[in-house]
Amino acid sequence: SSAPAKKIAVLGAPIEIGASQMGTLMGPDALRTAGLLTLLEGLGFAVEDHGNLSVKNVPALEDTPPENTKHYREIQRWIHTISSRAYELARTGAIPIFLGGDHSLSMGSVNGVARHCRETGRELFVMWLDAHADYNTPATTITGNMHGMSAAFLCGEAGLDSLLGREPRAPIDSSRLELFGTRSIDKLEKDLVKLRRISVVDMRKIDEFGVSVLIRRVIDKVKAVDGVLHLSFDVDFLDPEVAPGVGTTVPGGATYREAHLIMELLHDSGIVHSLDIVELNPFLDERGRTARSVVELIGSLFGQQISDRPTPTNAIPPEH
Ligand code: 5AB
Ligand code: MN
Ligand code: MN
Ligand code: MN
Repeated sequence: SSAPAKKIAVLGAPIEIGASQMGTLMGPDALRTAGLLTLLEGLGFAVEDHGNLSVKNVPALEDTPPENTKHYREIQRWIHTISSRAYELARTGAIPIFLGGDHSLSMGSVNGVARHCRETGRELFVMWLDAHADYNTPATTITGNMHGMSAAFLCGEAGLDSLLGREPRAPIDSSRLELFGTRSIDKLEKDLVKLRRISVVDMRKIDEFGVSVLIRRVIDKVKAVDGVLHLSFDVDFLDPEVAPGVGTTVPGGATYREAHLIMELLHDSGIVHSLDIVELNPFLDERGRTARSVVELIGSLFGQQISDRPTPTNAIPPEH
């Protein structure tokens, strides 16, 4: 008999108030509509869909919200709830996939996964595929939007300390954060990223050296200590031509093939144990094509080979 199928646990976190443009709450359902679950099952995984989280009945905590943090109170309810669900899902041995939702959800998903890693004694690295660094704090932000603060929170930066309520905090060392695809950082945010000596693979480096060399460097770093990798995939990492369905497009992003190659190399490495897909905004999409592209990329991350993909119907010439 064959080995039991590897498990994947899918959890939707329809949160949109971390961003200024509403609509990411439709992200989880758009990804399902684009065929995410059947694709993963087709690749041989045992997929369990845990539906979409709701914080409707989660009581609000009563600390004083920090300044410059829009919708802090409500985001706090999301973050501690997501963190505790992420911890539970990681403990089942499944690969959790968190469907956003805006990028503030990662403050919960990564914290929960990091709690689990701390218990297993394996070092957690976080790869932040994103046009942005998301390394603002309440002291540096110019917008107050909390989806721009998640990476800083996860590295233990001050200013958002009560966000998790009673949920244990498991900060990651800033030397374990890998910013990748960066092309938009605010001034004070950049100063902080430099001060912490965070590894930044910006688009200029990608142009100059190519994604393959740069991704292998990350993989080698993780493997050197037998670590595991959480991939936090902000859809605005992709070039707006490839992925128009996001609220914070920045020109000069990754091409279709660069993005697939990253996923293919990460798949082969076997180090990815958890994943966020964030910032997809179906309200801004064009006939579902961003959602579809993102699902294809997830396919590559989980073993879909380029030579196994069906020929698109629009590439079949009409019969005469
Ligand atoms: B995203 C900006 N730096 O802090 C800010 O989409 C943009 O999760 C943040 O990467 C973008 O508001 C957050 C201007
Ligand atoms: Mn694990
Ligand atoms: Mn982001
Ligand atoms: Mn972004």
